Amino acid sequence: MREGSERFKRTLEGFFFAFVLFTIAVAGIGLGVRRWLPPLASEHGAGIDRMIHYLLITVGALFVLGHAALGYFIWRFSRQERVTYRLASARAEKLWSLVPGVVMALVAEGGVLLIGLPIWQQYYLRPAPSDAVLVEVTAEQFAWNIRYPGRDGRLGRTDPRLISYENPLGMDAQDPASRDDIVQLGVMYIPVGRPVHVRLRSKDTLHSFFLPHFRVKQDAVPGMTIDIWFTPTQTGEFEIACAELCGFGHFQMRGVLRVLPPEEFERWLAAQPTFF
Ligand SMILES: [Cu+2]
Repeated sequence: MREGSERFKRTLEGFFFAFVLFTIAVAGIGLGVRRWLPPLASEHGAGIDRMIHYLLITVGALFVLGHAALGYFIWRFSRQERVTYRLASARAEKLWSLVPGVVMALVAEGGVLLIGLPIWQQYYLRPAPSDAVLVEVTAEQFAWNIRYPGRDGRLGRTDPRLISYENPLGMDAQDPASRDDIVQLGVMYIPVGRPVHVRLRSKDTLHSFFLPHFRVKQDAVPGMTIDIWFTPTQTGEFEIACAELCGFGHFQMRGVLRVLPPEEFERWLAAQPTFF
C-alpha cells in the first residue's frame, strides 16, 4: 500500500514536470510567432516573416515531439524491475534511422524551398525597378553616411584618395554628377510606397545594414558595392542598426530612418543643400 502511493506520487511529479516543460516550449513558440519580430513595414518582409514563422512552428513541433518521445521512454522503461535490453532487428534500426531523418529534411528543407526561395528571388535576384529612389549608404566606424544623387539622378564619382575630414566620402568635385549630390550623416529619409534602391558600401571594415522593421539585413563589405532594394509600406521613424560587431563603438552605430509621404519626401529633398 505504502509503496503504491509512493509510486503514484512519483508518477504525478513526473507528469507535473513534463507539463511545465511542455508549456514553456509551446508558450515559447507562440510568443516567438506573435511577439518576436517588430511590426512589419516593408513589402517583401511578409514573405520573410512567413519563412521564419514556418520554421519556428515546424521545428518547434519536432522539438516538442522529440522530447515527448524521450519522456515516454524514460517513463515507460524506468518502471521495470530489472535492467534489461532488447536488440532491435536490423530492419527496424534502418527504418527508425532513415524515416525521422527524411521527415525532418522534408519539413525543414521543403519549407525553405517552397516558401523561402521565392522570397530570396524577390529580394535578391531581381534588379531594382527603374523608378526606385536611389540612396547610397556608406558604413564606417561608427556611423552611416547617406548620399542622394540629387536632380540628375546620378551619384558622383568617389575616390578613396580624396577622403578627408571635410570630405568623408571622397567625393570628386570635378565630376559634374557630384555637384548636386546631397550627403546626410546618420539620418536617412525615404518615401513610403516607392521602391528604395540602396547602394551599400563600407569605408573600413565589415558592417551590416540592418532595418529590423523592414526585414532588411545586408553586410557592407569594404571594396564592394552591394545593391539591395525594398519597398516601405509604413511611414514613421525607425532604427538603422549595425548587425556586425565592427569595433569598440559598434553599440552606438545607430541611425534613424524616416519614412515620409511621397510629397513630403520631395519637399524635404528639394530643401537640402548640396555637398559642394
Ligand atoms: Cu558597424
